[in-house]
Amino acid sequence: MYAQLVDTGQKAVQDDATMSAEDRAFQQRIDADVKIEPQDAMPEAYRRTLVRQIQQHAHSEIVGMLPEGNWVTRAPSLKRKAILMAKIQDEAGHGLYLYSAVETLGVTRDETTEALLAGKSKYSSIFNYPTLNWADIGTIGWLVDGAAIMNQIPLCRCSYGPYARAMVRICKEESFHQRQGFDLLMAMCRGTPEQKAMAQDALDRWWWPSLMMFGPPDASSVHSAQSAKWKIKLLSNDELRQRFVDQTVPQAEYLGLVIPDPDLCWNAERGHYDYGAIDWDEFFAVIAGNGPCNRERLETRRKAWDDGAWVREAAVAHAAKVAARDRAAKEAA
Ligand code: FAQ
Repeated sequence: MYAQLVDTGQKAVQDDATMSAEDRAFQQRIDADVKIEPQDAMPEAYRRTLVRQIQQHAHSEIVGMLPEGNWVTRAPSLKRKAILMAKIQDEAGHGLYLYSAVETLGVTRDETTEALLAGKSKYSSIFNYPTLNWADIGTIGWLVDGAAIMNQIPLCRCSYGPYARAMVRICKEESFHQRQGFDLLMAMCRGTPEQKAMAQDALDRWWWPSLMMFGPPDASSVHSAQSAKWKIKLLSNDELRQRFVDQTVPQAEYLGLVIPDPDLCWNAERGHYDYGAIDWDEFFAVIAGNGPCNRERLETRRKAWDDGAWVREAAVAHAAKVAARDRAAKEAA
């Protein structure tokens, strides 16, 4: 059942001429912008692609709480602590919506969690980097939530109904997160020279990993072509990355921070910023499990799952008792 175990062989896009009649009818619905709902017939590869992507997305929201959680006890004021806690709680909520969206595709939440803990299901590379100073919290809001929104706004229009609908609320909340991050950084950039240096240090460390969030270049993106045909992906990895750079450069200028890329410059002909080469070796090392915090993140999730086992077992035992009581009452009546 785990999509990650299955090679859907989607490097090549499914060819209309060789499609089965069912797959062709399905593609026609997609082409006509009809939303696909859980009870609808769908090609198995479409279902598996969605399970893979939504699982990864859900895990990213859940694992994404960990770098931020590191700073709850050290937030510099009660106001900042309350904001940070609210944001982390929102991320938990996003993870839960998305686990539910996976359930509509026939994979239970336990199976999804076990896939993460077994290392079979990925989560976003970005959450394998450490949060070393308080400005990292603002930078995560500004850049990581900013990149997440850029990627997720088009997902509100994706072909699978439950995923598209979940994204609407998630995007609204991420947008608040992005603004709180920018606000935090504005306070630091207008503060002491030491505070501004902390903000610059955070930008230096988070810039390139944020660009990697959009995934590998289009030319080496395994799933993009087929996902685009099924309207799961409406914009390509590189298109979204470019939009993010174009949006973020003026924001960095406003903060008075320098993006750590000597090749970054406006290209009037293209109407976009050119940017330097991304270190894809680093990206592939991180998604293969060898980033700075991969082991620590998975260990934390494993411990949480093990520590919560008694709660899950108690809830199941309680539900069984209630059901047995109801049955007995019905039989007695
Ligand atoms: N990290 O062929 P493609 C957030 C994998 S939410 C890890 O291009 P695809 C909220 C990819 O899975 C952030 N792995 O794949 C928050 C595939 O491996 P597989 C998460 C990555 O699926 C904020 C392989 O590389 N958002 O931040 C990454 O068509 C702050 C080949 O790649 C989503 O998940 C990566 N960055 O496109 C929380 C959005 N990129 O599965 C807390 C939904 C690629 O074959 C604090 N997802 N890979 O083993 C998507 O839009 C897509 O899945 C992409 C990747 C664009 C991420």
